[in-house]
Parts: sequence; structure tokens; C-alpha cells
Amino acid sequence: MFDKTIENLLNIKFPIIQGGMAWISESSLASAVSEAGGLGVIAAGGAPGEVIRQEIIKTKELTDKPFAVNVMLLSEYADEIAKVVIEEKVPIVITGAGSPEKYLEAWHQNNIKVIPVVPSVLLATRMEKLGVDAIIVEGMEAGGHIGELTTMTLVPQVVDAVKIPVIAAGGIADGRGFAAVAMLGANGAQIGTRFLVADECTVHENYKNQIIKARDTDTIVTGRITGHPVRALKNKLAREFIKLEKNGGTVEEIEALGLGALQKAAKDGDVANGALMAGQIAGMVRKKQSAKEIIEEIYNQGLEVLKTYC
Ligand code: TUI
Repeated sequence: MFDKTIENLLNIKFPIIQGGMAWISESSLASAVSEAGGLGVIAAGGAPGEVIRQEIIKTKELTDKPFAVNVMLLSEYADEIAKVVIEEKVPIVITGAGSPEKYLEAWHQNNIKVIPVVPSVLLATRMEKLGVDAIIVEGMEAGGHIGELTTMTLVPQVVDAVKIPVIAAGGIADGRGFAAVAMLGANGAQIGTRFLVADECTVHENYKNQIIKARDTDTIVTGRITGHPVRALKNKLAREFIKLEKNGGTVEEIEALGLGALQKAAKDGDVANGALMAGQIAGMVRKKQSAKEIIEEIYNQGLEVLKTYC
């Protein structure tokens, strides 16, 4: 169904990339996804370089297949992580929340494939001019830090605007979504929320249970006024964010409320005060499965769906 561009570029079996979820995507999930034939991703999030180095080492012990590190460019440790991925010979780097321009030359000199996540056509074309290897275009259905456009509108516009391979993200969790983005012209899909409930995902069980329980309208976007909009499940923290924003809270007050909130949810399982970042498709994620089952189910269902239209 896809044209094998991504499979050949990244040396993987299925064009399914696991979303890099800060505090969640660790060696256990990344290695399981890569072993199953997708692209496993370690999310650096806001962690220091040495913590990520250990995750990379553990991943290499668990799989000899390609995997990626997601570098969150808003992190104060981004420079450190940029060096660690070179030293540890990570084959692929995915970047989020900014432009990877200042690291691109060094990464390419070290044979690292660079794939930025972008939320608009303008950023996609800018990244192509910089010489990145592929792009992930993420619609606002996604969880975490998001842009303004939907996957449905963004993917075909980016596909028309660039020649490099395009991976779609945001709102994809089964074979129908996978087939849909293929029809929009994408060469592959990045999937986060569904992998959050994978058996190998080390996120706190309370977080997984909230995803399983979530319905279609259970996510909300907070933080628009800080310039860092974030989609998460509605809970006490989200309500506090909304109240603060309505009552004219300052950017500093709003950012202070969010500080450490993701860790609280992912590690401590605090579903009231933690940030339960998740995509709108959480309402469709109903069961916990192994990473292998998730990947094979999505791919096979995608093939079936496409066959019925051919
Ligand atoms: O990065 C993500 N999703 C994330 S990062 C994250 S950790 C976090 N925690 C608290 C506050 C903020 C972040 C949780 N989820 N997705 C990829 C993504 N990248 N979405 C949007 C963008 C993006 C935005 C602006 C990429 C580039 C960009 O460029 C701006 C510029 O001109 O440099």
C-alpha cells in the first residue's frame, strides 16, 4: 500500500513509527516496536543526556534493529542529547517543537538520518531546503505539544509542497487511519497514543487505564496563550489550566502549573494533578496489547481496507 520509501530509507519492515512520548517512550517500548518491524523511538523529552545515553545502551542490548531518539528542542538539555546521539551512533533522530538546523550538519556528518516533526507547510518546505531526510507532519489531533491544522488538511498540502518522504501523525490508531493517510499521499504513519497502552510501555498503569476509559471528547488543549499548546485528557489539572487562562493568569503562572506535570502522570500515576497527554483518538484505544500485535493488526487491517477500494 505504501511505496516502501520509508521502509528502504530507515531499513524497517513496516512504515509505522512509534511516537516519541516524553517520560513514556523508553527502551522497553522502543526495542519492542523495532523488534516487531516498526521504528521504535526513545523520547528524550526534558531528560539529561546521560539518562538518555543509558536508554540508548539498553535499547541496543534488546534489539539489533534500527531505532530513533526523539529530541525535544525546547529542552534545556537539547545540546547534550545532540552529542549523545552521535557518540552512541544512533541511526535516526526525530526532532520536535522547533527547528533542528543547528545540529543538522553534525548529525549528517555522522550518518544520522534526521526527521523533524512539523505542523505546517511553511515549516515542511523550510526543512526540505535545509536537507532533512524526511518529515513527520503532525495534525492537531495528536497528543502533547501541537500545531493548529488537522491531519486531514495538513498531509495532502505538505505532500504537494515537498519531494522528500512524508510521514503522517495525529489521529491514527488503526488500519483505517493508516490506509487513510496512505490515500492522502503519506509514505508512513507515526502513532503515539495506541502504543502508550502497549504491554512493553512502562508508563504508570493508572495513565494506561485513563486512556482505555477515555471517550472521543475527553481531550482538551491548554496553554495556547503561552505559545505552547498541549493536548491532554481532561482532569483536575486541565480544569485548573483553563481556569487560570480564563482569569488572566500570567504565562509564568501557567507554565509553573505545568512544570513536572507529565512526570507526575507518567511515573507517579497521579491522574488528577498530572498531565495525561493523549491524542483525540484515545477514545478508540480500547485494549492493552503487545507492540507486535498492535503493529501487525494496524498493518494487516490497513491492507484489507485498501484492497476493498482497489
Ligand atoms: O513535540 C511534540 N510533542 C510534544 S513535546 C512534549 S514535551 C512538552 N512538555 C510541555 C510543554 C511542551 C512540550 C509533548 N509533546 N510534537 C512535535 C511537534 N513539533 N508539534 C509541533 C511541533 C513544532 C512546532 C514548532 C515543530 C516545529 C516548530 O517550529 C517553530 C520554529 O519556527 O522553530
